[in-house]
Amino acid sequence: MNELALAEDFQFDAQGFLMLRNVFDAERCRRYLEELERLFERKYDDPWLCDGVRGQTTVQLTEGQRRINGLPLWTDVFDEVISFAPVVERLRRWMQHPQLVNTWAIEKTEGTPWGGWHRGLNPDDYTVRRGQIRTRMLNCVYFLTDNDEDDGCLTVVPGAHKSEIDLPMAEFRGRDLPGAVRVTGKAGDMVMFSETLLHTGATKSSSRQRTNLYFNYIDATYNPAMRELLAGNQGNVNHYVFPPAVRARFDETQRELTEWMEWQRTAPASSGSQRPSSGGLGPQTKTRCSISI
Ligand SMILES: O=C(O)CCC(=O)C(=O)O
Repeated sequence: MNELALAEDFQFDAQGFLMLRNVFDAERCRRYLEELERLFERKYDDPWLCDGVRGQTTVQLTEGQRRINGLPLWTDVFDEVISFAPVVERLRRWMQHPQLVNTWAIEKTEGTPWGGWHRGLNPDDYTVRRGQIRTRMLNCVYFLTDNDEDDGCLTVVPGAHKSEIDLPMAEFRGRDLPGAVRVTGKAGDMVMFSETLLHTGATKSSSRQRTNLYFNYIDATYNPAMRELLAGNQGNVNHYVFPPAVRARFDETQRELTEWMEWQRTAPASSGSQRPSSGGLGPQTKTRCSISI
């Protein structure tokens, strides 16, 4: 391993995250922001969420904040982000077999409240054996605008991807955990973090708009559908799985990084009685193929 990669491995393992500066130029940020604006303004009927399947809607509006899920379902503009070379190289170093799961964007304006401390996985889903880092979920956050301290920026506790000390989390609602730091940066910067890291979005007090893209990868040994089913949010999988028509436009790396979706294909809803064989995923996978992109 070269010296730079070794230094990065050390830092990622020590902190649970790594910043990469200046990965997108101003023109790319502008183009992505413009596309997000178009997507936020569009209407989505979310047909699969109407039959009682619990999960995220495509656009989620909360106080001061807009979030949109499943980006490649609605546009091809962000396809290139899936296989963004500097990130893919690190994904392959820190994950056994990375696969894209959810993609989303969050736009915050003044008044967006504190997000609440969370982690996507428990610390035992992060390991280092014989110098080899393995995290079973890794989130890649691309800053399309500046993320300053008062911009509701990502906030983490460096090193807490390994922490097994249980704090009374209810007491830390709306305030920093011990050792918390703001992850700040300029438009075009990005951060990769293990989802075992404790993190949140801070309160947004500035009047600037803050917009980030989130591309979250899981290890192929991890079953996202069962994860959501067990959490009672089985509808979320509808934003994870891209139908064949979407993957058909992908390049080889993008197809590799979404390979698991190949096995989520079902008959079109219009064929009536055909149901997927994947148990609890029935209702949403049935409707999944009825969306027109
Ligand atoms: O950037 C932020 O606001 C934090 C977002 C976050 O924690 C999440 O989407 O899981």
